[in-house]
Amino acid sequence: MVQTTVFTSSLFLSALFGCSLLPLVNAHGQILGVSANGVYNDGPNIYYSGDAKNAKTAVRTMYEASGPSYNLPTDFTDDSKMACEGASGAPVTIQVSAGSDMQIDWVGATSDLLNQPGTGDKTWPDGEYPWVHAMGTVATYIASCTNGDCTTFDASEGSWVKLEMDGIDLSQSISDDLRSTMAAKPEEYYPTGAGLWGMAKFVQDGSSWNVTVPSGLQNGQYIVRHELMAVHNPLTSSDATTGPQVYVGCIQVEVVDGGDVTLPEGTKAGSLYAADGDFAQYNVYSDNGANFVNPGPAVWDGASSSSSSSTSASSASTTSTNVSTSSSSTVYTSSSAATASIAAAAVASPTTTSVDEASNSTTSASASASTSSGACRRRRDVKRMMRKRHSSSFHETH
Ligand SMILES: *[C@@H]1O[C@H](CO)[C@@H](O)[C@H](O)[C@H]1NC(C)=O
Ligand SMILES: *[C@@H]1O[C@H](CO)[C@@H](O)[C@H](O)[C@H]1NC(C)=O
Ligand SMILES: *[C@@H]1O[C@H](CO)[C@@H](O)[C@H](O)[C@H]1NC(C)=O
Ligand SMILES: [Cu+2]
Repeated sequence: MVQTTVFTSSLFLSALFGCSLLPLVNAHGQILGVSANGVYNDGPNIYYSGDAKNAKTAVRTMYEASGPSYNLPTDFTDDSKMACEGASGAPVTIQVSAGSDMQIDWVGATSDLLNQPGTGDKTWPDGEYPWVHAMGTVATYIASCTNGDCTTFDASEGSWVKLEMDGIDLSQSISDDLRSTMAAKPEEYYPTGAGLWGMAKFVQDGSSWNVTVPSGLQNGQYIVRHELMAVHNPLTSSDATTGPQVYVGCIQVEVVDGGDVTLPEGTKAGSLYAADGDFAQYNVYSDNGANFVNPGPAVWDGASSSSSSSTSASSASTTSTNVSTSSSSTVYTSSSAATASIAAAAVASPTTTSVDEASNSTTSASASASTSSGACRRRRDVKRMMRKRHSSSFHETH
């Protein structure tokens, strides 16, 4: 009987925490809701499409509950996956005033960090949990819904302009509380010394992030693309299920009280990050945070409008480029109309901002196969790898 009991309880545990569980484990998290102009809008329930809140949400369903919950380097060149599965709009578009903050709350899919020190003072309702990863970037992009209606806009056509990216700030450190929490689960925090990842800041703030809508932005419909890129499972050449995990959330907004600034030409979602670039290959454990460079296009200053759309700019946006190197973290700051249009042109054509970042679109898809096994396989892989990498015991991975 003892044996039976043990067997039963381990079955029970594996049902609770194991890989055979529901889509919950695969999902790792999603946008919980968004506050804009004092109104809170609930994100969708990705596990039950019949939930009434799904009929009132401005947040696009990020991924099928049964599918992979995040994009890996093999997905980086996919305009649709990198933009919330492109075509499927949310039913609602919410208003936000130019110059105001939007608060974007995320929710984790598992209880690993629930009520753990360092995860913010938020009280989580039943069934909702903090975000579970603390190493990686937080970024926000915006694209115009060029058809004038975000509820039907195909986001894979979006021309994404980067509003911000928090990579690692070496002048700050993770809180002692969150470091201790992460040492237990789901993965130990690196760097071991100073270095605050945007994602750690986000977890410390209760899995919440504020982004300011540029104050001069022209009224109209836009998608705000909020992105968490977790780096805890470095790419290994032999395994296509490894690499940074890119979680993308898309919020449909109507900017009101705006100015006369139009977005510069941006970047197609599938051209933001190179599938074989420095970011895709970044190893947080060997680098210990020291040489991380924010990947992707330059941050827009929020002020320099695009000049009357030139044809070269629009064709440049469809070029797949490995921009994830060096100088892409330049911030354009313009002080005059002349430099503004130069900056706009530079943003419009990331390929030309640094010539040494040679165009290379032939990367990606080769390893498209084995994505089916999903998150659980990744969890096992990272566990195995980490055991190899560190002799110290490695606990839960995610
Ligand atoms: C976001 O802004 C709101 C409203 O000002 C504030 O209450 C909240 O603390 C901010 N959140 C973060 C993470 O800074
Ligand atoms: C960009 O592509 C070039 C040419 O293939 C390659 O040498 C370089 O390593 C790539 N860099 C990144 C960051 O992808
Ligand atoms: C792109 O990468 C492939 C494979 O690494 C390489 O053979 C090719 O020369 C690169 N192309 C450019 C334009 O850098
Ligand atoms: Cu995860």
